[in-house]
Amino acid sequence: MATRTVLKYPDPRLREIAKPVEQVTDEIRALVDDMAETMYASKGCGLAAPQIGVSLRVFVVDCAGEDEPSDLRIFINPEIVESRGTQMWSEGCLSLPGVSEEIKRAERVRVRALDREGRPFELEADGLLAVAIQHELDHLNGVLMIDKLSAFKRRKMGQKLASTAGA
Ligand code: GNR
Ligand code: NI
Repeated sequence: MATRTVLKYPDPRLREIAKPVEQVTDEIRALVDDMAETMYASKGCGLAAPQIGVSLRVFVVDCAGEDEPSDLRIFINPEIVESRGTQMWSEGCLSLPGVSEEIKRAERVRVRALDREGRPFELEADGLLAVAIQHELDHLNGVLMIDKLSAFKRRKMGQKLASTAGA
């Protein structure tokens, strides 16, 4: 296992639409292991493959609290099959260091994906886990949390990001 470098905004690779995984091989499992290691090393609660420059539909999430046992969840070729309600959560993103903003998301989602063995599973999530799943799925489609801000907030954010990009 190895930690990988997390790409930062405005890296154009964060804007690509990631491709489906054709088969869950040992190579994909090695990618997943590196992603988990990178997420834990970065103290994030999720990480999507495009954030380490791999344009595949894979993400990992661990929303366990600091004093709880780890709860690593792996999603390959994920799809949200049902979503309900709305919630606001203050989100951060490892690719947007220093940015923390309230974003509107679905309150509950039902997601279908493949696990580390390539077996299909479905999961119903709410709270932070539902938020993280939606945040990571956006990364697979080249969407960043700043795209979800109101025009007013985005204008303020654009100035801040322009002044720190490349720093
Ligand atoms: O570490 C992260 N924290 C977080 C907090 C609220 C909502 C979403 C997230 S995901 C983020 C890690 C990250 O950038 N994943 O893509
Ligand atoms: Ni992110």
